[in-house]
Amino acid sequence: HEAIETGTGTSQYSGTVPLTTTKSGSSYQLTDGARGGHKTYDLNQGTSGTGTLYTNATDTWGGGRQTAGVDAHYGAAVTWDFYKNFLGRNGIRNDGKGAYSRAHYGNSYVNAFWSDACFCMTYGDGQGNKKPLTAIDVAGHEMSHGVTAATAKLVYSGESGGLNEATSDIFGTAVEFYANNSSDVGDYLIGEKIDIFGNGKPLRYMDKPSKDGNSADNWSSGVGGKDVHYSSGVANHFFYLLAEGSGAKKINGVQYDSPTADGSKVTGIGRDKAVKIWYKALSTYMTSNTNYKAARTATLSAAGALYGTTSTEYKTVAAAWGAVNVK
Ligand code: ASN
Ligand code: ZN
Ligand code: CA
Repeated sequence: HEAIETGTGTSQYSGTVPLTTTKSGSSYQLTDGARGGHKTYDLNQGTSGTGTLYTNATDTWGGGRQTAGVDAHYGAAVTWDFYKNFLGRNGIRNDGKGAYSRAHYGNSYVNAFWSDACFCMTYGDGQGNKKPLTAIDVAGHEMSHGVTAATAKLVYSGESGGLNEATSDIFGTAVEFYANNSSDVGDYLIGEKIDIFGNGKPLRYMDKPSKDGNSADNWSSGVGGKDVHYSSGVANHFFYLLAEGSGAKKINGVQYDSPTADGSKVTGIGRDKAVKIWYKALSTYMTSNTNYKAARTATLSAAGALYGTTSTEYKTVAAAWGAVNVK
């Protein structure tokens, strides 16, 4: 006999979190029966297969090898809820079926990834196996690669690759704001908790992507030749400008200062509308070879469909693309 239960986890990055679990016989498993049966496994430093499904004698989780599993299971649940409750999407493929997560991949592996082949997301433990890459914006980022693969199918190279990566940063960030727990109030930084460089700095910045030393702030003819995690900067910057506008702004205690390519001023339409526009563009108008110019057209179509072609939202989409040199 199996039953859906609500347990409690002590996470590494998100404080004390609720976990949806399954009681099977006398023990509990990290199987989320409320979200398509999403399971979380401990790879135990392996690099293939599924390792072992997390199980526990009680429904209180965390400590030792369980901690990364707590963050991963919670991150998948919040991401599921964000797509379902905010965007009306029922799971990664919109079919109500869960994926699965694998924690503790490899040894000191400083990355996390989505794979369409397994329909699963995987997390390394970070430098010295001390900072698992299981923070909520990373979980939202990886799971969103599954959504992109199930919708626009943006090819993972050139400008479409940058758009693919930006889509994951945009929704990973939206998931972090959606979580809105005491530890995850939301910011426009990517990976600020996982200390990937060992110096406390985030992996990426959406207000001014070039702050990472590599990413493009604005479109130029060579941008598609950059690594997809750097050409994504153009769309991340577009999204920030659309949501929050140009110039200096403090949000949840973090100071941002977003420039424009041409010195223009942009007034943001708010994050919720910007997320809805990006999602409709991704799921309705973008295709595998969409480039930056076509992304401008796709988001204008989305804004027109959602808010009308004479709306402030539509005009701001045009202004924000212009401000990152996509004309
Ligand atoms: N963490 C990286 C990402 O999701 C892995 C990769 O390079 N694909 O973008
Ligand atoms: Zn990615
Ligand atoms: Ca973040």
